[in-house]
Amino acid sequence: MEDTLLKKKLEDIRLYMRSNFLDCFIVINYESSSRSTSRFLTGFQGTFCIIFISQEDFDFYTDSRYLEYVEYGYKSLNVKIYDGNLIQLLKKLLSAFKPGAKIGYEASNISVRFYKRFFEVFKNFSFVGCEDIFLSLRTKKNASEIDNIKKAVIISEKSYLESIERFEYGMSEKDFSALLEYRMRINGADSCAFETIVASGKRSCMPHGYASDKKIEKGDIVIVDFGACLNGLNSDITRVFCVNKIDPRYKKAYDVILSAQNLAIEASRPGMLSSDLDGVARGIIKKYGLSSYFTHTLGHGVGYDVHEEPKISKNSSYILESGNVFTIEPGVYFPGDFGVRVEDTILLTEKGHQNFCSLTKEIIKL
Ligand SMILES: [Mn+2]
Repeated sequence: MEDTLLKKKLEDIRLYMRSNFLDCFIVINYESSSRSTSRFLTGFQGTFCIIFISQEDFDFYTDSRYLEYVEYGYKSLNVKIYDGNLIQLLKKLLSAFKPGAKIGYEASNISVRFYKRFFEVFKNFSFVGCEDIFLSLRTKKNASEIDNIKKAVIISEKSYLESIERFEYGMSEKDFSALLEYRMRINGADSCAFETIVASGKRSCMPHGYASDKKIEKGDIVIVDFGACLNGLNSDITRVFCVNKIDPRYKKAYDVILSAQNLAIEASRPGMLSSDLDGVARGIIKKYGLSSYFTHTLGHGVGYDVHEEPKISKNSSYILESGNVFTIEPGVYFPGDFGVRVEDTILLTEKGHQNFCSLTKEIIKL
């Protein structure tokens, strides 16, 4: 990561710290607990690091497993090696502060056990959970983040096309997910963004189904929800295909959510309330009498985490701004029968939006 990018992020974080009266902020990436935060701040991809930020200092610690790795890629971070004693390290980092000092941390990334073991022993300080410290920094993507998400979308779309070309009757959901995940890796993904969802036949009525041993059969509708991760940034796409024939009932439901999705994408622009955008899609689905089957939010931010802010939800008061990257993914699910969903990852621009996805949204028949 370029020093200037880190510098800019640190400026914003320090400003937040001043306005929230925090004396310092500590990122604890312990067995991946804050992996996406450390990626976002420094580009470091490892599963362990401690990042300390005060008005004057920035310290980055990792353990000896990453010694060679940081030597090559992260010299500018001036990395220090952690010797395995976290209490001692925290003692050292906090020694400059007076009793009553406020120490910021990400409460959602720390277990109760961790808190008791490592934070509660410092009775003189008050530990303050600051979940929103990175909110505006992470929701407004910079050029290199946008570029990586775009590339992750290209990798996933290419891989999806290659996988449906290689689809064979008799494959199980797991077979197809393995094929797609393999293609994503071959095409340059660092990893999959998440466990690929392949839900066929009746299983498609599970909005977050998983790939099972079920064979994909003739007549089935198949929901495939997939994404690639590149340099820590993710893509998220959903497409459906049918095997051998397209049941008119599937097509009918799909056409409703597709028009809801297209209209919501069309409407997406900065300055809009997130809940209003959700309402655009929900309104169409309601018009067709299917609103009780659209059981989840319209979308979510995508970045260093697959699910992050801003949520595109009827309960969200977030005002969308350019640089936001999020999904638009309406779906309807009929219990015990079938489900359909379509999902694109889009970027808000100054003037409106840009859809990163170009994969056809027609139901493909295989
Ligand atoms: Mn999604």
